[in-house]
Parts: sequence; structure tokens; C-alpha cells
Amino acid sequence: MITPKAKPKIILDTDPGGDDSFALLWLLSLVKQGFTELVAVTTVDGNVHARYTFAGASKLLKLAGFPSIEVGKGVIGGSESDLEDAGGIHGADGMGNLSHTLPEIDVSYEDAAYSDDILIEKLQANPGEVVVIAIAPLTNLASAEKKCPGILKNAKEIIIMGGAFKVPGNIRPEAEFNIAYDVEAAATVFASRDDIVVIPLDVTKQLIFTNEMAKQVSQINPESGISKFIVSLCEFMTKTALAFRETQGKQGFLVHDAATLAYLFYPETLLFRRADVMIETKGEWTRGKTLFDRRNKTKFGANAWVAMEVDSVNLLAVMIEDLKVLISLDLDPRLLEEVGDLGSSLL
Ligand SMILES: [Ca+2]
Repeated sequence: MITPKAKPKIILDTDPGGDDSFALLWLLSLVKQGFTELVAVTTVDGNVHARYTFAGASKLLKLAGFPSIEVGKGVIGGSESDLEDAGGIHGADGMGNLSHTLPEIDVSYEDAAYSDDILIEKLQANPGEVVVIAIAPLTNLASAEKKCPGILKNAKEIIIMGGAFKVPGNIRPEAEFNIAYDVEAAATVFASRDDIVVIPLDVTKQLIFTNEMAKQVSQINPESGISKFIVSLCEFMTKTALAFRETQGKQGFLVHDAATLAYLFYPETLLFRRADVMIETKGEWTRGKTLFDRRNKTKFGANAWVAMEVDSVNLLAVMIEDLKVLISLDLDPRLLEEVGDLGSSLL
């Protein structure tokens, strides 16, 4: 008899963020469909200040019908960073300046637990069971590892969106934002185990989610709050993506962070190579660069699996279908009442 595989438990470490928002909504669709369990969302300082990433993630969870999933607040000051945040790209609130259109939250930043403590608690309670998906600077993960050495080994897997290997960076000529924002944290995490899964710009630069795709998703139910948010956020992100020349002029934006979910749920869309990833923590021009030795020399071990190729057509197609499912399950509360009335009248 074949024993059914256990649903993966996930902690999402995130700094919403336009592409983070799409990743979270995609993940919530997979939760609603019963493919996974979201144990907690640990927010972090990154695209915008930790206060805003906490609020953004909490609001999105409420919008999608998951107000009780625990949200952690980000550890501040993991390392000194000379980088500006990315409010210019993602909006001052990290959500395309749309957070005022989302539901008010019932949780407070002041009272929330710190993200590193949540990571430690969940990884200690469920050794070998929780997949940590980190789509932001790695400050929380590194802080957990420093407080409790070896704790990251308790994760089933660690999947990171970050780095740029054979392509230019996005925040510096040679460096990607999530790594460069807290290079010391990135170095700590890559040293924590030998099987880090990395989704770098090499593949995510090919993932252009267009305004057309957003409309296609929303047509399932244009009145749904999720539909409206997806369309408006995509329009906002498209404007900044075009201004930063990120999409070859296409009317869309790069959904970097969402690609981490493809690794877990649609692995046929990605190809990986084994590598010993190094983080440049000192370079005058290259601080935050990720690299591995590409020479034909004998290697001694490796610490990561790095995605080098992506089937972008199919990855975006499955993402679109899952977002549609999320919206189709997002029933209007009034409709639910009517269904309830109908149900009781049939009894
Ligand atoms: Ca992010």
C-alpha cells in the first residue's frame, strides 16, 4: 500500500513587496486547495520598513480569508546596509500604495512576536517537517541561527529567492537585493547547511507577469477584493518595472518571489545545478554578489542547489490557474448567506 505523502508545512519569510504579494496569494491558493499548511508568516525589513511589511502581510492574509495565521515582525538591524529600501519600486507601503484598499487588521505590530523567535519555536516543535521559504533579506533566518545555532538544520528545506550568477544584479551591477540588503545574514544562512535551494535572478528575470494575465485571472470574479487587488497591484508594479527597464518594454513586472513555489509544487518548470555558493561580503564594487566556481577544477563539497533554467511559459500558466482558483473560492459573504438560506429552506 502506498502511504500518502504528508502535506508540506511552510513558513513564508517575506517583505511585501509586489512580487511577495503575488507569492503569498499563490501560496494561499495552494493552502485553500489542501496541498500545504501555512504555519506562520515571518515578515522582515527589506523592500520597505518592517512595520509596513508586517501590516502588508497581515492585510493580505485577512483579504484572502486567513486572519488567524500568525505573523511575526521583522528583526531590525541584522547588519548595516548602505542600501535604500525599495519603496520606490513597490510603493511607500510595499503594496503599490494600495494598502488603504485592503481590510483593516486586528493584530498590532507592537504586540507581535519577533520573526526569529517564531522561526525557532516552530522549527524546534516540528524538527525536519517545516519548509522555510525566504523571499526577502535573510535577517530573520540569520538571527534565529545566531540565537540558536543549528536551528536552520531543523527545517525540512530552505528555499531562497536571491542572488544573480550569470546575469547582472538588480540593486547593484553585480548584486541582487535580498542578498545585498544583508550580506552577513546571507553568508550565515548559506553556511548553515549544504542543501539550500536558490532561485536567482537568472531564472526570475524571465518571469514577466503581465497586465493581461492579471485581467485574465480577475475575470473569474471581477468583483472579488482579491481580483481588484491583483489588477491594481499589477498595474502599479508594471509602471515601475517599465521605468527601471526590467521587462524589455513588456506591460508587466517580474514575479521573482513567486518562483519559489514552483520548486515545491511544479518542479518540472525548473532545472537546478549543484554548487558551492559564495557571498561577496567585502567587495568595493561587488558586495552582495553571489558566485560559484565554474572552472573544471576538483571541488570539495557544495552548499546549494541553484536554479539555472526555467520553463517560464508553464510556470506563469500554473500560477495563473492557481490564482483563479483562489478567487473562485473567494465567495462574497452575501452570497454565502444566500447559500445558507437556500440550504436551510431545503431542509
Ligand atoms: Ca521579497
